[in-house]
Amino acid sequence: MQRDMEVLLVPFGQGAGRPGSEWGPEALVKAGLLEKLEAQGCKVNRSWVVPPAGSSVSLEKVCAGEQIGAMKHSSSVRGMNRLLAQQASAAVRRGRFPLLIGGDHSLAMGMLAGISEHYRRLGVIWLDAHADMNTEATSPSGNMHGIPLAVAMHVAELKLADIWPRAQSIDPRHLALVGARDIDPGESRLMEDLHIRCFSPQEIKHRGAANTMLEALQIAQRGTDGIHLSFDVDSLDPQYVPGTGTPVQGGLVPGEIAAAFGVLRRSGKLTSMDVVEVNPQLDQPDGRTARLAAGLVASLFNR
Ligand code: HAR
Ligand code: MN
Ligand code: MN
Ligand code: MN
Repeated sequence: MQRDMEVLLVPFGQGAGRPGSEWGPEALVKAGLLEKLEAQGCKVNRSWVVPPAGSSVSLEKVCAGEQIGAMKHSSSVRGMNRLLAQQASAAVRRGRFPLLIGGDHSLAMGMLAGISEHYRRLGVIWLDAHADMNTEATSPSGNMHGIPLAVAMHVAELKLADIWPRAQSIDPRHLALVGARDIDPGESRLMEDLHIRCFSPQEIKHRGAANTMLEALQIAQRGTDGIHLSFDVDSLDPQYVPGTGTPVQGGLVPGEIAAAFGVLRRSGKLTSMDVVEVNPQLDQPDGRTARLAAGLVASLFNR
């Protein structure tokens, strides 16, 4: 793995259905994530990605644009993702490994938009309790963190190219879902139509997390020029991550994520990553969600 990193801290949570994930970056920094990375010999360049001065009152104002369907906060989500795409693209151009610290999962759109300018055939491993591929038409909630993969595959109204003009869509053949167990009807139709491979927690527990991740890695690696890992902490079982906005029972245990990350670490193939959906306002007072997430993320970059 490239150890010269661009850590993009994005305190933004308007894509989620409840407030609090905008405090995720602060919680992960407090949990020592950046120090852990540095202690392992990574070069950590950090930048906070926030709207320009004067725009803090209302993102909607500076990021003016049409609302898309009934999606909530869609213009501010798009505006924030534009800023992020610019930073992610610049990081790759400088030869650095872009690491997003969110924030809600709608921010994956900006990451994929900016990164795909350079990695034109990007493989994606999506570690999540959810499939995150509703469209504006199928979203049951109107929350933008439920649609980033549909946007990335260019099957939603909103396209990556609307966020970043030089973006390239993600080919569903290069996408693997890991840990999904809460899938909406529109999402499962799309997964069938596009033949998207999904490894359920049941399958992971049966086959072992390392074996499963090896196969997910093959999917993301075959015919691609880079691999993006999107780590939604709600892939873990809620008993380990109380601090997340849309918990779903029957998730992965920390040891399974650690084993899966071991496979990715040893492969050396990742070219970018997100960690999203840490919500400190919902966490236990001891901050266990951020601490667990920080330890797992850091383990990926250990020598
Ligand atoms: N599928 C539901 C929806 O579209 C819930 C999505 C929840 N998403 C996240 N990210 N927390 O995975 O609203
Ligand atoms: Mn709101
Ligand atoms: Mn998600
Ligand atoms: Mn999720």
